[in-house]
Amino acid sequence: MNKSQKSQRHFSQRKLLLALLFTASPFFLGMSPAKVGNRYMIKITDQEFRDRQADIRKQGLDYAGVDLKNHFVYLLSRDADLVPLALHAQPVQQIFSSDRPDAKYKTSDQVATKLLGYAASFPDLAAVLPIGKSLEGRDIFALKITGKVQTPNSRPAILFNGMHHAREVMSTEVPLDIADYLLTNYGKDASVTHWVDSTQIYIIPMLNVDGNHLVWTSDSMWRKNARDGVGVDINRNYPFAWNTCNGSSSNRNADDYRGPSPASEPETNALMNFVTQIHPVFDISFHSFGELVIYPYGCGSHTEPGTIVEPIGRAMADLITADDGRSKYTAGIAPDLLYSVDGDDNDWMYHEQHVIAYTIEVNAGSQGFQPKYDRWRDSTVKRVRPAWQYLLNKMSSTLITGTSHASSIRIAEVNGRYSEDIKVNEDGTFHAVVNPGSYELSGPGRHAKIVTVVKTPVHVDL
Ligand code: 0X9
Ligand code: ZN
Repeated sequence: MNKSQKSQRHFSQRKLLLALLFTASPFFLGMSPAKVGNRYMIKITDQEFRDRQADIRKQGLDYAGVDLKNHFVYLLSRDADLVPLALHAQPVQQIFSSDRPDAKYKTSDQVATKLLGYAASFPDLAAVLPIGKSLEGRDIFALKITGKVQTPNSRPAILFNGMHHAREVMSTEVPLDIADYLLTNYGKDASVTHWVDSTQIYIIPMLNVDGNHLVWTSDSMWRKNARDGVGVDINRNYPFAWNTCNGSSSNRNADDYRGPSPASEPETNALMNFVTQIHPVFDISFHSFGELVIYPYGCGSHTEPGTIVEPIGRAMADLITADDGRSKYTAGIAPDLLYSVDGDDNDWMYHEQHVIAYTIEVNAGSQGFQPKYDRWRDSTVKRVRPAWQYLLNKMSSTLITGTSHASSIRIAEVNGRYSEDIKVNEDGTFHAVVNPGSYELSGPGRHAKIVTVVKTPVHVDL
């Protein structure tokens, strides 16, 4: 059989199996799940998802993503999970154990090679930092981009990270594009040159390097890390509000298994240690899919009133064109847009480290986790650019920057509700992006100072 006949047979077998599953499920009822062994992406209406969420979670079904515009929730299931739930499921895709992502997406080695290549080609602008090792001993790397990178500076920091979830391959492409865009446009584009010379930009394209290995070698839909063959969802393992919101699972086999204890995983620790060290003003964690900009809290049904995280999140969502080429992304908190999430990176960063932190879910449900590279990669990374560039512009507009001997200082809006404790960096500097307005800055044993921020950075020595 030649290659094209083989792929045709593959294709028609798939169609047949899908048809059998959804038109003749009694046929499947008679088969043992072990024999079938395959998985299905299905979609149900968001109403049915809300009505049946408790049963769906109990059955351990994997939440894949949402399509808010068309009111669908995507789930990944095995037929054995699906039949007892009797959902009104529409088939989307059958996943075979032999399936692999489009070969143009990256392995962890290819990511490392790319980052080292950037550092070699742009030695004044980029340096590779190892930030920890995965459970299986793979290196996790960050790229640092800033003007005269070899000389330490106290510029405000921003972090972009990708691939908490192994199957979300586009979430690595976006951070790689950020690096590429900044480095290749430096000295040519005035905005890029300004961003690179006035901030420290840290990029971690692939946090879940072990999970990524599993995606390439055994399961294209693998989400978690590689802990004991069952895996822990790194994005449920952070210690803030761990296991407090019905937003994660204690079942080791579930795809949102939170791990045995808070921050039990080396990948979680690598990111936490790095954030504690660099104190970024902003973070974007890239995921897929759903065309969303999500801001804290994922656990708790609110965002604190008067904060800055919400208006900036909304502004970013309005700046990203969706895969339909017309509409924009949707902004909100996870419990409203998706489901409650506990133990994720954004809530920990926001609450414990005072980072203005976002999750951006790229691509529509119709593209799924692994869109065809040639068709979708470039358009996706290009459409996200205005959002991260918006954050870089914010860092040189409504920024309060200064020095203090304290370990943290308080910034409180004069006649307003906003107040925030900001961490002071080891070198005695601090940075905070705020909404325009007047703020009282205070530190232990220091006289408070009042500053007014309009649209350019304000410097304060406390
Ligand atoms: O569930 C998740 O971890 C993220 N969605 S995904 O489908 N990519 O797995 C959403 C996390 C959102 N959390 C907060 N913004 N706090
Ligand atoms: Zn994800």
